[in-house]
Amino acid sequence: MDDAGVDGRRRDGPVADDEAVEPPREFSERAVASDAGADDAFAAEGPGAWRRAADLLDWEREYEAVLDDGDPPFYKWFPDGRLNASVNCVDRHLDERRNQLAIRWFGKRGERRSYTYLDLHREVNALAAGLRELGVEEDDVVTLYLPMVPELPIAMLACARVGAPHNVVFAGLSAEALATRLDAADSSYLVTCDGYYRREDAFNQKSKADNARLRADTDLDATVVVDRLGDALDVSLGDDEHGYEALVDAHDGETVEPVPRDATDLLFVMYTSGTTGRPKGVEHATGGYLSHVAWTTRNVLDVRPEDTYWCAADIGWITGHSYGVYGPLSVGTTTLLYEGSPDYPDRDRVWDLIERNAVSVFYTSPTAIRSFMKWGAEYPDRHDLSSIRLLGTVGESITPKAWRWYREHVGGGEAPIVDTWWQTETGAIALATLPGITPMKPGKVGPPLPGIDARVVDEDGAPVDPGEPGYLTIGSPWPGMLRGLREGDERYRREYWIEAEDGWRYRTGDGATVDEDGYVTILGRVDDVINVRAQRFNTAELESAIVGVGGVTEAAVVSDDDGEIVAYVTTRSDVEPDEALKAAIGEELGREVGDLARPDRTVFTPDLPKTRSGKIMRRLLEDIARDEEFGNVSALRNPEVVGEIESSVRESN
Ligand code: 6R9
Repeated sequence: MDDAGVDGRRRDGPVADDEAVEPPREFSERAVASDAGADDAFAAEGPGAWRRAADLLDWEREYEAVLDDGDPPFYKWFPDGRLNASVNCVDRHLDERRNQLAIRWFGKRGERRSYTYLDLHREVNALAAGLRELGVEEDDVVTLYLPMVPELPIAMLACARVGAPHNVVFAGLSAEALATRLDAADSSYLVTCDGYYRREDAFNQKSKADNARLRADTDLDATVVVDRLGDALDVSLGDDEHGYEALVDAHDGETVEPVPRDATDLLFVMYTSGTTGRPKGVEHATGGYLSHVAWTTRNVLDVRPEDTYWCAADIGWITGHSYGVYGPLSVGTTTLLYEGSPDYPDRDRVWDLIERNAVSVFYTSPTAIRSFMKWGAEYPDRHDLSSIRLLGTVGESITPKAWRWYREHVGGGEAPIVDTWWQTETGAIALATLPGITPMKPGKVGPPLPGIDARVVDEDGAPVDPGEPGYLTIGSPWPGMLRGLREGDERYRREYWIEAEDGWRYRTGDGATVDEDGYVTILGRVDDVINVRAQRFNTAELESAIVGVGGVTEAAVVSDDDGEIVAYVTTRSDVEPDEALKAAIGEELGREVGDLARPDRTVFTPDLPKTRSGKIMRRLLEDIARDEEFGNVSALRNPEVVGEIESSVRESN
């Protein structure tokens, strides 16, 4: 299936004990999902059971069928249905809760801004009218290159209102990465900002955007620039560049008729790392995506309108799209948006925000939880976190130890934790416990959600025995699934689907095991993708940037067990592998990919371990970085380098 293969090694060490933790009774009694028979209903009704998800939305025209699976693997969810995502996230809440907070924003400098649903409606409409004035029409792709400011979700919703798919590019990515994404998405409209604060410093985002514009082949018809920094940074605007504030002011009070979209029409594209160097443009369709996201926000994250809910992920990634914006706003809750880092101005920041806003549902990543643990329990312990009633985690495996710490120090020892597995491509949560129903097993994500046909299979597609490693696949379509890739049907089919005897099966790219109770444990990626800082990077993309540095001959990038990036680098014999070269490598990655991609450790070695066919043994390098046992290396072409690499790693620690 994949030549990288799977092995039985867990990413995070063994699950200490398999003891299932029952959902607290008090939680179960009030949980949104309280029907233990949901699985049976989904099994009995087939795809039709997903009507439950679609029924959480307002449709402009009812769909006729739930699923059209006539041309696999090109599935159409809720065909013939029409809806508008901004209506579902904003307008339809006005009757009942126009004065309820929709977005509560905290800026890096302690600033605050709040938007009620009525405020949100007004600004989304004004911006939608502004975008129209600038020429944006239905199906034009609008690229959004913004940090965590309220203008980002507002721009997403304004795009959705006029039927223009958005293409959000994480603000920390480089000019080069933005240029690639503008071209790949064929996008001639950009919304960005003057800059933003990185800790103390005002950082110029506009100059990165200008730089991208010079590099991109696509001409921009119009750029909208949010003034985030005020007097701290002055940027001058060209003829086709418009200040966001002036644009919104000029259209204040206007309403824009929402464009009804076919359920299968594109809501957004999101670029993510795939198995080759270039990022893939994952396309999400309006109806299926929004249904699945709304359903899981309610049933897995248990979010209701009266909650104050905080998903700490950046909106520049899929988690922020689905559970920072579309999920919470579609169910009509208050979503907290935080611009800063968790330890600025101090390590109390996250806990202070939870306390002062009485956050009831908190969703973050194991990477963040590991940092919290490192900083110490005294920070959460000195805050009143009693408002928390549910915790979530996503992005990578959580160790039982981190799971217990999270529950103890953030969840008051009581709150259920949902360990949610999903991907950019799945659009929404696919595996997780239902918090009021299913017992939790620390370190295991849990069983597939009702209606998700996830199976762990071997090379031949046969289910593996409990405890045996295999490939995580999904046997039948689900509503949040990508509708395709920007790169075309062929690439989509090749990248994700296998035609098996019993039908088409989606490959997730993850290795996994499953236990007797059907709980899945994720072993990590089986392809050349690494998960670090809760993001996905393609190893080839990082390695080719490193090899671009003068004097470097080869590079291999892996992640260690702290989720950090370790780069193994070989140099030309006449080049001194020194600190200056390390710095140059960091700079180059920052420039080519983004600062998040800078290695935490750079290890110079005389050679990289290679198979006889010349492939770099990344798995072995990963084991060495993680200080884990590794097997026999005699199959290598150059087994003698292993000892040298081990000592270089030790020196670099
Ligand atoms: C939502 C998101 C997807 C990859 C996925 C897997 C890893 C996500 C996980 C998890 C273990 C979990 N992953 N959730 N691994 N336990 N609960 O993260 O999307 O950025 O596309 O990454 O993340 O390896 O394949 P994305």
